[in-house]
Amino acid sequence: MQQIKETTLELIQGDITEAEVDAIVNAANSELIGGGGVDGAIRRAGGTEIARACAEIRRREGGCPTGQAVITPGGNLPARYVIHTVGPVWEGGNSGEPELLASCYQESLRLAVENGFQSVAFPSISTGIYGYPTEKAAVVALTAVKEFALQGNTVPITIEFVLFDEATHTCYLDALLNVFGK
Ligand code: AR6
Repeated sequence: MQQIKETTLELIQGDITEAEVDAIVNAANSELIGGGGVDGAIRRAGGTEIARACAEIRRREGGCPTGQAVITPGGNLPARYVIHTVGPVWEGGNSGEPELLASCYQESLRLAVENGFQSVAFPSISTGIYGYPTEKAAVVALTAVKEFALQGNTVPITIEFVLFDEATHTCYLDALLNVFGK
C-alpha cells in the first residue's frame, strides 16, 4: 500500500466484479457494447441495468471515444457504479497509445472525484484483447495515478488495482518500484 498525500494506492490480485468500492472501472469499447474479458465479467455480474444505461449513452452521445470515460449504475455488483473507459488498441506504440491510456486513468479519476467517490478499483486497461504490453501499460497506469495524487487530488480517495492473473499482478508490482522507487 502506498499513501501519496490524500491518495491511497493498493495493488491486489483478484476479480474486480467482487470489489467493494464506490466504483469499478470497466475496460470497455467505444460502442459500449458488451464484449469479452473484464467487460463481459462485469456485465454478467452486474446484470441488465448496465447494458440499459450503456444503450442510453450510446443513443445520446454515440458511445465513448478512446481515452474518455462514462458512468453507469453498478446494477447487482457490490460496487455502486461502473466507470466505463475505452483503452487504446496497441498498434506498436507510436499511434498515441501511451497518452490515450494515461487519459483513461485521468478521465476515470476525474469522474470519480466529481461524483464524490472515496474508493475506485481499476483493472489493467488495454492489456487483454487490446494487446497493450502489460509491462508498459503498468508504468503508464501508475504514473497517471502518481500525477493525480501529487498534482491534482485534494480529497481522500483509495485507488485499487485489481489484477486478475499473477503475471499482471507481478508486472504492476515491478512498475510500482519503477514509478515510486519503493
Ligand atoms: N477482474 C479483473 N480483471 C480482469 C477480469 C476480472 N474479472 N477479467 C479479465 N480481467 P480485457 P482490453 C483482466 O481484454 O484489453 C472487451 O471485449 C484481463 O486479464 O478485458 O482493454 C471490451 O468490450 C486483462 O489483464 O480489456 C473491449 O472490446 C485486463 O482485465 C476490449 O475487450 C484487460 O483485458 C477491451 O480490451
